[in-house]
Amino acid sequence: MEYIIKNGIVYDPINGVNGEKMDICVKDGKIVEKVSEDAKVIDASNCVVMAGGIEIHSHLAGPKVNIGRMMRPEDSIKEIYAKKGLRCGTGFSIPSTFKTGYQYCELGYTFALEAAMPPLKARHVHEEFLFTPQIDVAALPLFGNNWIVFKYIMEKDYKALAAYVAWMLKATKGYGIKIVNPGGTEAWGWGTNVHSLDDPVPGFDITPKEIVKGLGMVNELLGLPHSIHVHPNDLGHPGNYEVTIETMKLLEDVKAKPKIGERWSSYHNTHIQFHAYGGTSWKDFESKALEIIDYVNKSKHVTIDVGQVTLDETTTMTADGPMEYDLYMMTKFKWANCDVELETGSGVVPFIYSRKNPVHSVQWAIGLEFLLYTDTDKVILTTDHPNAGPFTRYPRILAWLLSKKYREDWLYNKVHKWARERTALPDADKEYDMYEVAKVTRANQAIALGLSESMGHLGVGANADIAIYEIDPEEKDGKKIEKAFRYAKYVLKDGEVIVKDGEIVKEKFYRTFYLDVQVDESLMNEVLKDVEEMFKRYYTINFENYVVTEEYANNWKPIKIDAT
Ligand code: MFN
Ligand code: ZN
Ligand code: ZN
Repeated sequence: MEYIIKNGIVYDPINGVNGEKMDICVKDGKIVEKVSEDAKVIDASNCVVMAGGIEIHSHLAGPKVNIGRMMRPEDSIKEIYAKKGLRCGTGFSIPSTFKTGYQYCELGYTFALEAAMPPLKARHVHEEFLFTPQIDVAALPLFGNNWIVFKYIMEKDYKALAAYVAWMLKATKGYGIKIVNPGGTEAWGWGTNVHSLDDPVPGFDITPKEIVKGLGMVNELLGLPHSIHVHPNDLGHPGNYEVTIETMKLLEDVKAKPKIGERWSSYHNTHIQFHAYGGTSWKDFESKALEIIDYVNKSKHVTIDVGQVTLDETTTMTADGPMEYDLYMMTKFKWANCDVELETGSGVVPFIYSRKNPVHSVQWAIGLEFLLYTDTDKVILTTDHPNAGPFTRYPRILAWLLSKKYREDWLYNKVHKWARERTALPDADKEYDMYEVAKVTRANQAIALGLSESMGHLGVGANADIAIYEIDPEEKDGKKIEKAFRYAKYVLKDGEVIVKDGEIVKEKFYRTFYLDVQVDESLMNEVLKDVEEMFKRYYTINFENYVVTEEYANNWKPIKIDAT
């Protein structure tokens, strides 16, 4: 099938295209130079054309999402999705798998990364991916509280650690190294937490600093497409901004060495909003976003995603078990907390962010400070779905960015005065243009994830994943901006039209990306002996039953990396 998308206004930062009126040609699933006269015409006049959106951090599939779904029937009935020809789905903050796929697709997103896969429960993540249509997917296994990782770091055997990481990525079908509250989730198994980068982890002769640094070095030793993806210690606590900056500094002299792609950063700090807090309690809570932004803007190794609070009732979920316990103690809402033997843990707590609440209003403003003051090559839009709000709020966030008037209506008329008094948001003059929207919603993600050869841009040879929005690039009416980005006029995936006039016209399942990293065979054999020994001694599951097998995906997409 051939298409020509005519007369659209194109925004493609990776290729330096900034608002040019041009035609895009599509053939056999790819973007091509030109097409034949038989090509179908898509009229994109008065529309903005971008590559498909890329989600870099979302909790969309797996055990803790499912705990949230089971725990919160009240969320389930809050939003019902029932459209002709499609599967029904429910849930506002924790949508069912089909609804998740459909709604990313309606937004013009064509790829999503599940941010926290417990290795032992990787099957559950992949099973839910099997029923998540419309988008390519991938998942990051958790490494920051894993006993085998600890063992090799304590022995300073980084080659063995690299081999173990390579094996785990293939065994769990994972896409990179996720670290959540390094050492802290393991400490929580003993009813405690770690509080600084130098705090020893109970039962191990190891510190959070060594965990982050060790995994960061190994990431580049292997040459993985994405950097380490880090949720640092002390999330959500007043005064945490210092440990956030200290953790970034640990990777200052580790150079990005991806074997594929164009990534330049060696450190990705996720949901930075939750890590940018000043004060000593909620009473003297204030933003320290500018301190972090100052460091990020002058550094050459850091990318961040935001975790923008949308001021909704939502469901929080994280591998940071002790943090969720604190949240439960504060709210006294229902809660869940789990241990995943040898590897990680998790907690789930509902949370109601309120516009009237002083603290939540400051959290809202901090996210926008990051989006408005950080170098737009280094910042990525997320809501840490569903932790700071559901991903379906992206269009509203874009409206806050594109229209100062709309943002200030919220800042001065809708939220609590602490947002004006305790953050620098009132001084933010900036308004995004569509070029910057394209950076923070697709281009930056593609580069950070090492996928920019095929995704996140509209150059010849890229996958024909394309979103077309019916909007004037100069539009300042917040409501109109929100509507235009909520339902794309067209979405093409692999060169096929799957959304037309905001409606899904084709349901299809796509790829699950994972890394197939080759390391020296004799080294791998040595490491597997250790791993088998660990399984015998500590795991309740047999080594033979650990690996995620072929039947767990619709369409595996291994990315081969030679790290021998
Ligand atoms: C990430 O996983 C991830 O993380 C993330 O909600 C998450 O309102 C999970 O109850 C949070 N607020 C206060 O205590 C504020 C102080 C209070 C007071 O006691 O004095 N002050 C006021 O109320 C102001 C009153 C005056 C005024 O100005 O109006 C608490 C409360 C809170 C705070 C609660 N904190 C938690 C935030 C952290 C982490 C959420 C989610 C988090 C989820 N990962 O006339 C006048 O002007 C009167 C003035 C008022 C007065 O003085 O009375 C995963 O992967
Ligand atoms: Zn996190
Ligand atoms: Zn998260």
